[in-house]
Amino acid sequence: MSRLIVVSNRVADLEKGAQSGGLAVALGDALKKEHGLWFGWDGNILGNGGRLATNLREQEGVTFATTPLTREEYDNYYLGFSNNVLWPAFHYRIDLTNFETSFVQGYRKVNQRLAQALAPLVEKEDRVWVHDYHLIPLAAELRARGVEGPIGFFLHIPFPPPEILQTIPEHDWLIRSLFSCDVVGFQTQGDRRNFVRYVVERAGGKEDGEGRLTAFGKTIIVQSYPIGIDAQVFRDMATSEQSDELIQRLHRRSFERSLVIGVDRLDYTKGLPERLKAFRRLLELYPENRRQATLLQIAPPTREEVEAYSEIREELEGLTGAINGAFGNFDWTPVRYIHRAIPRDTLAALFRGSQVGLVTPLRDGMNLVAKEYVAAQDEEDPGVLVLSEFAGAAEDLVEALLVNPYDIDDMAAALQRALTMSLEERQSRHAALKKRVWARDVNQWRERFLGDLVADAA
Ligand code: GDG
Repeated sequence: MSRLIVVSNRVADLEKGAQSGGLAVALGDALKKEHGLWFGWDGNILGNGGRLATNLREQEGVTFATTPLTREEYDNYYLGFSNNVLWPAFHYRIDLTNFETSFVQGYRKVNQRLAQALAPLVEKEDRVWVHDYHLIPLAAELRARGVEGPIGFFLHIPFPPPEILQTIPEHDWLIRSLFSCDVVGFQTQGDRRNFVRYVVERAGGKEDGEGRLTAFGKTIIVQSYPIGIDAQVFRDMATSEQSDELIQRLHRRSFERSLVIGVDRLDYTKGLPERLKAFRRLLELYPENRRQATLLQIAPPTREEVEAYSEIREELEGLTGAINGAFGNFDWTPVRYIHRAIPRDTLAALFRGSQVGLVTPLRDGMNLVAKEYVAAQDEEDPGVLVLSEFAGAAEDLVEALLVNPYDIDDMAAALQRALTMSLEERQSRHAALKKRVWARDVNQWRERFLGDLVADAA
């Protein structure tokens, strides 16, 4: 029987269930149905004297095959090439890239080691689904080790235009490696176009007009598969009794003030300093919002070992302090900033209890927070989504108030518009957005991708 094998940098914990978020649950469900296998890093760094073995464990019918990384692998493959080269460059931030030969060497070696460990576990009929930028060369390494069945790759982050991609010295190798897959998927049509442009313009590739691309002696499916959320599950979380209590408590404490919410990993791609500046501008240009509107920004830490991340943290703390110092009062704090992760059901309640969802990344593959905010709203009295035009989600969620996150005045004006929007307009925008979020949920995303992977192999 054909099994599904999911490969990702980090392997999720099925026991955490709904708390782990839509993606882990959606992939976990597919794996459970098919008694599949999930392969990847276990999140540990090997201590001195430890052994680099693959650990196999079973949970709810799913086999988990995980391995730790050595300190050197972690530094070069994970922090180095993945997060100091690919992450910034693919988010158009070549100013933040840091090319060191040891990084790409480590990246290549880890992909080889993972392929070496995985190949013997792959049976002839299995479908392998590789996720994200850490594992771009994995398919080629699996092929080199005799894996012949269908392999798909999905990129969760943006794919940059060729002019940017070319700044990565190993761009040719990276793109050529992807042609070992049968299906390569992107979040948006824009990302897909960038990839096709690179392959056609720089590798003499040919497109057939039906989603197939031929280059390097191989024809593959190249499509956009916009990822979604488990909309109904998220909505149920937002409308539970517990959630109702939390929302009431929130409203009592904030004395009927308007709440603007932002939720993002503390990452320089998320546009957090610009967002705080826009909130400040709102208070300056539209003083009626003083003592009336509060920005609640939740920004849990990530990748703190990377320098750019500690810089953004300091900048954010400085901006928050300056706004609160200049505008705050004994009974009103304009910006509430939480630098910790909070439980997923609390997030769902906070989304429902907020009048504005402020999602303004400078660049984002999709952005699931935008979809979660929509799913959590009360249809009778919905909040307004203010969304960056540079988030993948903006390609679909066109009834949001779309803003340019580099334009502080534009964002302040959109915030003011959101805070003063009539009930009728809020309802009609929300109804349209809700339809879109439900139509393209995470299950549909998974089925479309896997459908193409099977059809292509048939
Ligand atoms: C990458 C791409 C793409 C955030 N803070 C907390 C928390 N979260 C949850 C959110 C949401 C998820 O994390 C973040 O997803 P995003 O899509 O917004 O962003 P990335 O983490 O950058 O994800 C992105 C995604 O992959 C999927 O393909 O959309 O573009 O960059 O679900 O709610 N969850 C909890 N506590 C928090 O404090 N529990």
